[in-house]
Amino acid sequence: MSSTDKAVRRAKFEAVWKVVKQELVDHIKEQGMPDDVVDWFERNLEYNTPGGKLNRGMSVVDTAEILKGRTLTDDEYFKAAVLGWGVELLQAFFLVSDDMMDSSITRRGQPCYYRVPRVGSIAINDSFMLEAAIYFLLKKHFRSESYYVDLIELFMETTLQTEIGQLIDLTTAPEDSVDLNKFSLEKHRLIVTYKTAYYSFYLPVALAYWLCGIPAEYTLKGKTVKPFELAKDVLIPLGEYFQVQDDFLDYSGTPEQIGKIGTDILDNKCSWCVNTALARATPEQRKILDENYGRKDKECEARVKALYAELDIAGIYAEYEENVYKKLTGIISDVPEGGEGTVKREVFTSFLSKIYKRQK
Ligand code: DMA
Ligand code: MG
Ligand code: MG
Ligand code: MG
Repeated sequence: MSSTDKAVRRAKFEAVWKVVKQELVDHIKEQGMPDDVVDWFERNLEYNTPGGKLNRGMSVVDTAEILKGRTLTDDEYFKAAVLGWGVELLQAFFLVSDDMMDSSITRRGQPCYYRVPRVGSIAINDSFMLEAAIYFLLKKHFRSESYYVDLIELFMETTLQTEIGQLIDLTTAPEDSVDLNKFSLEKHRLIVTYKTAYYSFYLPVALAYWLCGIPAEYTLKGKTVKPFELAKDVLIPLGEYFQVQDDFLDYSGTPEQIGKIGTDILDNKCSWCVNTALARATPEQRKILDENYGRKDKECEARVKALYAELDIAGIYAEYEENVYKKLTGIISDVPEGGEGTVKREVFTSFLSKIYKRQK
């Protein structure tokens, strides 16, 4: 896709944000809330929801289009985009709270929301309001659809999965006691599957399935296909790859490039980088990690980064990326394809091509 095509698609998706944001703001206004409260809510929505890459939200639209095999009607587009903005609101809710819990400084090239003057811990309530906005929009636009309850369940179940992931992420990274023996690549996989893969990859596709009336199961060449299970089989490993990229960029990316300042080393996180370093460290190098990882100290962080360079984490990452790309291409090529109303491989290849070798 050319960069102008991309910009046009993004602008079309953003136009729907204007509509749904106004619906949310009007809803607060209609209850007779004071102007400053209405303005606060609007700023919360605007500061935290639309400023990212919008990959997750736009994936709902893209997937629906691939499943239908044609351009969506205006009504279909609008509905897909509302669900897409639901995913972006969920992401906003997670990021506002994640940045507080991770003591992060910047996000999307601006101060993390809780660090904005006069926001502080009001960000906790504001994150809840971003979550509540999802269910307001679902009711407003999907109340009369047969799959309304399925959409609600899907958002709620995915939210719980993500929160479980955040819990393991946080309890594996205590602030006051560094114990690298607690880390492993298996632990990492568990964390990232729950904190990232379900909401970032499975959720957008499952939403598009409901919207397009993909059945719970169908028969293809004498075999039973379960599209939602199939989607998980592909998208959970894809989501794992995405979070490995996030972990690597936390270490290697510049703030200008990734829009945020990495905190994983300071925060004692069970990141892909530290696990990879642990697997290859000599006893001397291991000592450096034990003494400097998770120390909330810039010089300790610099020593860990120097060790990562010495161990060529960047080279190992490049190798990992080539291998995982091949593996995922293989998994996708095994997806059985049928005619209308069935799953298509392109749903998954489009995700893979969006994230392969990403730099932000
Ligand atoms: C991301 O974890 C997971 C959620 C649910 C936001 P992270 O803390 O690595 O994300 P980031 O690097 O964007 O702060
Ligand atoms: Mg974080
Ligand atoms: Mg986090
Ligand atoms: Mg990260």
